[in-house]
Amino acid sequence: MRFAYGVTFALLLMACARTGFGPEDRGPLIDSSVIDSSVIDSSVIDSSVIDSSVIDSSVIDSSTDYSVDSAHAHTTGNLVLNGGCEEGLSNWTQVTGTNWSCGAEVSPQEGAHHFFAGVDLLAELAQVVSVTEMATAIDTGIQRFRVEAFVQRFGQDLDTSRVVLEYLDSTKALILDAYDSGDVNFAVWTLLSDTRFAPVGTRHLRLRLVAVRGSGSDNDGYFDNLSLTGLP
Ligand SMILES: [Ca+2]
Ligand SMILES: [Ca+2]
Repeated sequence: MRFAYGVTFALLLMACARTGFGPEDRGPLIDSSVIDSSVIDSSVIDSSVIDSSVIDSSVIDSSTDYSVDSAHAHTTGNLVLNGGCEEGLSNWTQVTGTNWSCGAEVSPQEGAHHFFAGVDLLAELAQVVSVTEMATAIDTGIQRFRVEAFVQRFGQDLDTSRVVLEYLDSTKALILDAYDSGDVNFAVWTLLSDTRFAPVGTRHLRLRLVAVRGSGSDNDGYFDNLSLTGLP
């Protein structure tokens, strides 16, 4: 057996020598030419994925003072006070009409009351919210706000509800941008909403509820459960 193995090994060495396969030939097996370089070639790596242009440098701008977290967009709770008319008309101003109240002409969308304009042909209620504390994020162009409002009419009345959110400058005199639902009329509570980036310079948000009487003696463009939140 020992002899037989010896002969077999010898034949194997000869075969390897004839075919050129031997210890000195193992190099090419791991030679770089054997490795498909295209697989790991840098051109194959999608540089756009980590391209610096993809990284929002404004967020990590070295000039940002992270100690005060000022250039980060803020996520906030509801910035509207008394947004469901559960505390009378506190925090709201009757801009047009003098008959606003917290009514229950229909089942409220939230709580026990909804905003009710009363009898005026045109009525407007408004609340101004300061967002000065988010000025740095706003002026960096990364601060969004979302407004939500539920509206409904009475019965088959043609009365309308309209929600407007104005982005105001520091003087509150200049409207930099605005969401405007237009006059709408829904038989059931319907959510109106809008999300957008606050324009540079925004310091106040003015939420306006506008109701127009289209039929009957009451102005039945109702509102309830209003919210305004900051978003990244
Ligand atoms: Ca309510
Ligand atoms: Ca009416």
